[in-house]
Amino acid sequence: MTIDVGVIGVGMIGQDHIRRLTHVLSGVRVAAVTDVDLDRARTVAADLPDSPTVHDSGEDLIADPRVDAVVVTSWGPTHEGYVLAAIAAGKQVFCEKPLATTEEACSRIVDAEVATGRRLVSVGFMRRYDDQYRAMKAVVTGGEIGSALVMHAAHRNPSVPDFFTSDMIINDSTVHDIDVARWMFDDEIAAVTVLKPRVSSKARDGFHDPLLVLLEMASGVIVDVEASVNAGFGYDIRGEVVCEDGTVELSEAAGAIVKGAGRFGGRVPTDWRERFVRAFDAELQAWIDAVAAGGTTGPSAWDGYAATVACETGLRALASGVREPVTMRERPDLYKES
Ligand code: NAD
Ligand code: ISE
Repeated sequence: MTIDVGVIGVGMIGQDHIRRLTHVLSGVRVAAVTDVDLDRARTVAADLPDSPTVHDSGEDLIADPRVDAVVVTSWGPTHEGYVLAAIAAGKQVFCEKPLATTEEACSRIVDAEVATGRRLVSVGFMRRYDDQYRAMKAVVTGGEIGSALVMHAAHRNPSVPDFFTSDMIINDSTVHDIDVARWMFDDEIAAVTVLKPRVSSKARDGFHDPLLVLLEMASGVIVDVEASVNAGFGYDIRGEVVCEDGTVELSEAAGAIVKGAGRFGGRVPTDWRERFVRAFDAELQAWIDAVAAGGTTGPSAWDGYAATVACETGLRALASGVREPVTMRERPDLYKES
């Protein structure tokens, strides 16, 4: 069985997902694309083997009866409308993070999905599919080194595009660490505090870069995330969980460590595409397989909602300078297992 997918937004990650859907994954074909930049959509479509239809709008693409399932890779503030339209059409939708940029928008998506009585939404928190994070979670949940106490994390971007704002350090970058924290400890975030270290001389005007984001889990575990967007030297993702009887940490992403002339070293990934290439492949293959089987898999609309609420709380904590409690709606029954 081949799933015909329509992709909305063919920028950086849209094109990367189209490449894997077309050349890497199985059981899927890119049948339609669209973008507000229609020239870009036409250029991308022209390079694809199955001559996908170029739709004038995301709404037209979702309504196309030849499109079995939808991938949303447009800018965050546009996600809500497309996800709601896909739910209304009864089509499975994979939405890149964030699910939506406000708590209210995420809540509307949750309400719409709950009203259908089945899961139709999957959110692109691909770290859950990364081999290293999965190995770390297996150790943490296996209990072999005791109960978790603290997690140290770092999310260092080499640089970011001009449209990137200071708030996005939290709601575009740290949102991944927020999802990892919820997933790693099967727990919700109870409070967020944001500390502002000395500002990097490379930071743009108005940017607090780096930030130290402290996530207090309901269990009492504390996750500290050092987040920066001007690291310069490469894309560096770190994680270490400290437990009562030991620690578990992510290894270096470089495939090989080279020793010579009294030194050792390896490659630092250029960006998220390189660091998480296999996680993205695994995430989308799992989604395609689930869609072919008549359902979905992966992080849910509830996970998207919870991450956005934690991000909004983080932005409040950045502004207030004090610990801010996280307040969430009750988790609907549809998501009790997610
Ligand atoms: P981008 O700017 O490179 O691409 C976005 C594309 O969407 C552009 O081509 C733009 O013209 C198009 N677009 C904007 N509004 C649209 C609309 N209303 N309808 C249709 N198309 C529209 O951005 P990007 O880096 O590819 O990011 C896209 C999304 O993917 C963001 O939500 C971002 O947070 C997410 N993302 C996730 C990861 C990850 O690691 N999971 C990595 C990068 C980006
Ligand atoms: C980007 O949008 C991503 O999602 C990457 O995974 C993240 O590392 C980066 O900071 C974001 O800008």
